[in-house]
Amino acid sequence: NAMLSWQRTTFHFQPQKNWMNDPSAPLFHMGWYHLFYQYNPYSAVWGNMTWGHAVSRDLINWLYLPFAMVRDNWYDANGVWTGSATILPDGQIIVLYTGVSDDSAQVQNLAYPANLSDPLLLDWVKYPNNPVMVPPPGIGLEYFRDPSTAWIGPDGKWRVMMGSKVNTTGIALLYKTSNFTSFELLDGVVHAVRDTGMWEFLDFFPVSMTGTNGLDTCFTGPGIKHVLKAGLYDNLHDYYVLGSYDPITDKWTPDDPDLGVGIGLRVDYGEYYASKSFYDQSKGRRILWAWIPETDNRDANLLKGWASVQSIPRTVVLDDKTERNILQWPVEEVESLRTNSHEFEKVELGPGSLVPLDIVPASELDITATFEINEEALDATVEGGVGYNCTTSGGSVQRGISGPFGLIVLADEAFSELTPVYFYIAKGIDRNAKTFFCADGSRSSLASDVGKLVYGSEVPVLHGEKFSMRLLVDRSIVESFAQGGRTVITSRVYPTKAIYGAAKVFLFNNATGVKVTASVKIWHMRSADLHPFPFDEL
Ligand code: DQQ
Repeated sequence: NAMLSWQRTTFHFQPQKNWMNDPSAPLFHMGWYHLFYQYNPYSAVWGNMTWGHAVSRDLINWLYLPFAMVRDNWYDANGVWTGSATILPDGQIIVLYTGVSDDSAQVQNLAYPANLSDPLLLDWVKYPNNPVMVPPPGIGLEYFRDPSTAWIGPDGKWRVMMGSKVNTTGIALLYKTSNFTSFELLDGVVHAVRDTGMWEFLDFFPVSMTGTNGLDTCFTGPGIKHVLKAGLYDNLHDYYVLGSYDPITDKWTPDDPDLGVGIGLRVDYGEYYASKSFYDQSKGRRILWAWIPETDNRDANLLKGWASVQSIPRTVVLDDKTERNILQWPVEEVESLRTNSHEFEKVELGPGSLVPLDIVPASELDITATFEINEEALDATVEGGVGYNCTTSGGSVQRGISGPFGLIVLADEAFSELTPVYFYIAKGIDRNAKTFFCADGSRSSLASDVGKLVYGSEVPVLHGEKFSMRLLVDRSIVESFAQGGRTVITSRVYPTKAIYGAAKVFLFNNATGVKVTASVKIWHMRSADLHPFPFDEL
């Protein structure tokens, strides 16, 4: 079926077949990036969790390796679940992962490579005395999972963070260890937010306030903030908070006392879950991966024989202009897939205009676009003080004085399918102009049983900045980055007509009161190489 095979992406990582979810333990070792992932060896639905394994020289082209870990002990008989890697100062690689035991308790296990001098880390050893952590008193046996990467404190002991919940309050617990085999739970919680439910795959890392480099998870000193990030099991979204961490007392204080995990910023406002970061010591950067879930149904996945892809890895830094959010940006290596390009300079878009960009094919693209509007028009924007919300709006057909304007991708000639990604400027309740960045999936597919939400949120646009966006379009995925990555939206779409050569790109300005000038550069993208194992030439 051409429609179903169309949905397979061309430059995102995905297994040859079956179900995949969370990335785990990403790490760089002897010239290779390693990605482990939650995988069902038998089917395109979740189950039988096993650690799939793939390696890459450049985070873009991959070799599939044999499974790293399977369910073969009482302490992981019901699943080898998500975990993280820590590289010790002597080069030893430590993995902590959640095992679901034969009686369904979530316990934490230790594993390590059998042979550190193997660049591919093909063989993994599970510590014979696993588990190394079990749910502590007061914590439900099914609410204790996904150990973080560890960092070392001034007392020489390692810290590991665990996600859980008490009643409906999401919590972060901190453990100390000197050997990764016995762990001590610290008193109290690092962070807790009411009514956010179970917190999964906690990720805790420093970001620099003075440079664009990434920082090792163990880094301490002045000029840094910490990011605490978690996924909410109740709504399948990843949230983060910026704050400061005191390595001596292990206290973490959010910058804004009113913000917390689950009630503040989201990592991505689309379909993007179980994100996990790691420090790439080869290029001095922090990289974030995540699972892009399907929004179609189980039967469709069984029919097509696979489910889910991984996001293009992103670098993560603190936004030095706002200091209130992170910036996420596709790793530079993705640009190696760019082939020929097209430029459209200063395209004038009057209110209500639609301009086709003559790009064929337009199904695998990297797009950068900037938009300028005249400031007077912006000042005149009045929206009755009610504010705006991408997700509850009418999408790109809802017209305001100064929005929406942006790009339309994965559209067919007849506009029976289209995915607009756009800015919308509106006055907030406080009567200040706010900019929103949205992706409208409501008309993305003629299929009836797929997700069709309007995604998005506010994006800070500072004085003197143009409106800018970058889109990675890969057949059934659109990853959209606004203002250098302040607000990001991953759209999972299922076009049935806007496929292969029929997919088109447009500029549009559906605002009623502003003229927009757009400049766009579009590159065609080559497919990434995904090689099966075994392979001869390395
Ligand atoms: N997926 C894993 C869990 C994790 C969840 C199981 C998040 O370890 O909490 O497949 O998607």
